[in-house]
Amino acid sequence: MIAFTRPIPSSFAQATTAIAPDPPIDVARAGAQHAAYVRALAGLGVQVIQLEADDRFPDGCFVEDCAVIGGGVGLITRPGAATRRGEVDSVAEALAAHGKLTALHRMEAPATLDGGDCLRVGRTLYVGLSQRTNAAGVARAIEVFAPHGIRVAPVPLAQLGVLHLKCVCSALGDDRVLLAEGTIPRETFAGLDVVMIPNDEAYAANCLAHGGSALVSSGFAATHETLDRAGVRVVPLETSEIRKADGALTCLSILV
Ligand code: CIR
Repeated sequence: MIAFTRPIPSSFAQATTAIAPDPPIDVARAGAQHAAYVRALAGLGVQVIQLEADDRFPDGCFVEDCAVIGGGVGLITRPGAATRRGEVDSVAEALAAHGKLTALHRMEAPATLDGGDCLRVGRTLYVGLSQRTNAAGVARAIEVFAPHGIRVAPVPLAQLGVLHLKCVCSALGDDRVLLAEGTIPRETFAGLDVVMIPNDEAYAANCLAHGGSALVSSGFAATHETLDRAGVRVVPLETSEIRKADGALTCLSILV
């Protein structure tokens, strides 16, 4: 497994946020949290490839939004936030340079899609229809992934008021998901083992699992206990500054 990541830019305090953080983002602390994340990924046996930091894009560390991977191919997205569209070219270059994917596809206007809305579990790609991802984006995902045996399942998010699908759930392997209660219906994941966590810990539903362990935001005791009982080894990570920019753990990498 390879994780593509990009360091926190010095412009990170200007990241796009639904509500201006108070206190503001501490950029140095964010950098330290990102560095700890990279170390933790390496600790899980993941090879990390760091892209160049790019201060022109305050949200550029959230590389997940720029590409979706499945069935051996990649889809370079057209992010829903116009300010983020320039982030994708360097991500496409890095993925192409590495040569692990058999094809790298693009997406044209009016389609928009953020990788944070895409949750792949086994051969299914759940795609949240959000303020960032539209129906044309989902249609493009079907066009790209269906020929590779990946079923695309759209998940409406309009009622929920969350940024992305993976604000409330994440994969715990090829047949298991972690889901926050009172968010999207459990039946969305019919046929999968669904591990539920309390709604007041919904932020921790975004974890990064690999090989029986999971990177999980620190300070969410009920989630840590639940994962522990489910046989997942919890690696807690501080995410306070990442969270202030409306980001979480999966957002910081593209897994190939
Ligand atoms: C944004 O609003 O686009 C960024 N500030 C946060 C993106 C988080 N990405 C993700 O959840 N995949």
